[in-house]
Amino acid sequence: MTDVNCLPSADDLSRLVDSKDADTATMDEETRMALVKKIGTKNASIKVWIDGLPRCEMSRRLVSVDVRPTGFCWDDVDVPVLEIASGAVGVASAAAIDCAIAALSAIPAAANDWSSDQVRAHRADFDRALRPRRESFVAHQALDILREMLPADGILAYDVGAHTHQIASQWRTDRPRTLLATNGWSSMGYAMPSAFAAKLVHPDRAVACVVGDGGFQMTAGELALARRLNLASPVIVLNDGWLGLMKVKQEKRSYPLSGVRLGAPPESPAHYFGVPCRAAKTPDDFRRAFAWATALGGPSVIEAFIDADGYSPTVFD
Ligand SMILES: Cc1ncc(C[n+]2csc(CCOP(=O)(O)OP(=O)(O)O)c2C)c(N)n1
Ligand SMILES: [Mg+2]
Repeated sequence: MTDVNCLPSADDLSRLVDSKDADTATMDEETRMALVKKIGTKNASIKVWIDGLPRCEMSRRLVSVDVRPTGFCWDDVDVPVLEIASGAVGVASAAAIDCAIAALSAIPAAANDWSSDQVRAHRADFDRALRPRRESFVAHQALDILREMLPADGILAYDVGAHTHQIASQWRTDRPRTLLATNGWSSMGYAMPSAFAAKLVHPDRAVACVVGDGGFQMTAGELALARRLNLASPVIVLNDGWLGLMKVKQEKRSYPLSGVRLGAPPESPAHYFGVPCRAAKTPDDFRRAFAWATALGGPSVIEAFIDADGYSPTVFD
């Protein structure tokens, strides 16, 4: 697997950005949010999304580093591709990545005249945009409560889906190595085994995991292991009744929704494989359920029944 740790940091990449003549005012919200969100890696590629960049400028200022040309959401944007290790998809060598980084580093650094006040204001705007007001119970509310209740050195492992995007943007990490995700390959089913392994390695630290209802259906059997080893690591199922990320993708492309509805979630059972379970249908329920799970001293499941529509304004892929 590609070692993403050798990639330049988000700060380094940001230094490549010249936002002076950026025309964010004329940019539609969707494009702006997507740009703000993504300085990261996916599928052995580095995509440098430039904050504040008008769509017409993308071809000039974006570069994709990959083992093959990748698709962008915007078909009319022709993004230059720096290919590495062609023919060896998924096993790009460290040397090839070093080469790509050297090429990126050779791009002259552009001046960035953002003041720290502007950066702070931008972050505040971003945080607000991630938390649109809704009457129903939505993922960002559960995540804020979880962040508040999990200690700074607590570890959160999360799965793959719409919730991944929300967590990756919203979660505040106070300590290194406290947020575990599968980035790049992004296989559903990662969260529970990852959390249980973290609990085995750090039995004295709080460990929790977040998984979607689709991912939970794939890996619920892992709970038998948590029961057998008595792993006190609450499993939080964000139960929205959908393969939420697939739903968002289809919506964004104006496709009819197909094959993405999991059905109205049934009421929570008392336990899964002997692991006690509680439902949470409101933020207050969720707060009480997490306190209950923390006090148990053994494994638990919290099924948070959230509104899938909460993801539509905040998740782009
Ligand atoms: C093993 C596997 N199968 C399919 C996918 C494609 N995929 C990514 S997210 C997703 C839906 C996840 O649904 P859910 O677990 O309910 O999470 P939500 O999106 O609702 O937060 C799918 C099918 C994948 N990443 N991994
Ligand atoms: Mg779901």
